[in-house]
Amino acid sequence: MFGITPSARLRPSAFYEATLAEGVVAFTTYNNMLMPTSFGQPEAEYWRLIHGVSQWDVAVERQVQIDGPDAHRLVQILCPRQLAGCKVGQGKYVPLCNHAGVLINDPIVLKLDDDRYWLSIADSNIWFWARAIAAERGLRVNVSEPDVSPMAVQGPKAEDVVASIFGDWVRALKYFWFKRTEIEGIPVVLARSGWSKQGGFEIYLMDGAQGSRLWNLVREAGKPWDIGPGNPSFCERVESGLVSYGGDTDGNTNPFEVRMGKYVDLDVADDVVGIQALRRIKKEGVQRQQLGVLLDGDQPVELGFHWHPIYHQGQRVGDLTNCVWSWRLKRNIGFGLVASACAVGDLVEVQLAGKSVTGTLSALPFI
Ligand code: THG
Repeated sequence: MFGITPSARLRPSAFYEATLAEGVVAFTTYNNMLMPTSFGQPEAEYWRLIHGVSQWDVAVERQVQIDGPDAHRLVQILCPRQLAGCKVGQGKYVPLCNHAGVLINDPIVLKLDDDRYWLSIADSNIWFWARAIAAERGLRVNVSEPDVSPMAVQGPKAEDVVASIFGDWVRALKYFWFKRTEIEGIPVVLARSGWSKQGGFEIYLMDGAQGSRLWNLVREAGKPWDIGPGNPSFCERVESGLVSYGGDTDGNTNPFEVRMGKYVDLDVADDVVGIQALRRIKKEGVQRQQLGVLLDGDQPVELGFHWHPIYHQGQRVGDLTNCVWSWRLKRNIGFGLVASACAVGDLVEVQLAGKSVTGTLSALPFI
């Protein structure tokens, strides 16, 4: 379609050269970086994730490191989820909110030491946020970005590939737990995590100069399982009900609206940013909810840049926030951010670029 003009504002990933060598054909921007979104064979890349193993450059999931004597205090003040029980070596998924209870990011919080954490962030600037809150509360912390670049290995064969590299101990690693280790002298953090529901690991490279070496090492180790390049799969994540911060949320979305209420602990201390607003929202009632939308028709439609209005019995009830052709369900599916009065089974109409498509509200995840 068009090219990308290089700029010092757009940071290439540590795996940039490696993904070029793999034949990347499209990127998106995320956290002021470029993330591969296609290697030219979308359906083959999808089935590789579902049945095999796929290797992803997800270095755009940048780390906000918080360390120092008040590191734990600051991280808890930023997170409306109870972190008191979080152990060194454990990760937690957290909906970060502003003072109004609006979702501003959904990082994985990794506890590296009693006084050192990483927030592995989605697409919004949390360095500014963490520094501002730390300064306002007078906390003794450093907020920085370490030299860390995550690579994901996802799919049902990912465990075999990762075990062949690191050893069988990885099979016992629990979800979101991680361990510092190394491979041929390259320092990494190995975590069981990743933005798919097909299982897998993330290898957080801790030396950006070793990106191509690490990529090729995993590529070689994966050959017996037919590993290949991929990226966070739009189709699989919609089928699996994974939320994309900024894609499925707007400047007014709270965690309860997008099925993240289970990651909010309303009884954290009163000084946690946003907790008072979240308690009030919960008490007064949540206005919107996220449901699936099964669209009628057998031709792929995709939304592109916009949300699309959803109507029920002639009334506007919300928006379709994503839409994709599901290769497993063989129809178009998406997420609706719709009024709380809507229910699974409701018939809806979606206004797609001038034409109206009928559909049905459904539960999430689809699969
Ligand atoms: N990897 C890393 N950092 C990230 C992401 C990632 N930061 C931003 C973004 N992705 C965070 N988003 C998610 C969203 C969901 C999950 C992981 C990252 C996830 N959720 C499971 C679920 O919803 O079923 C389990 C969550 C739980 O129950 O605790 O895995 O991909 N490094």
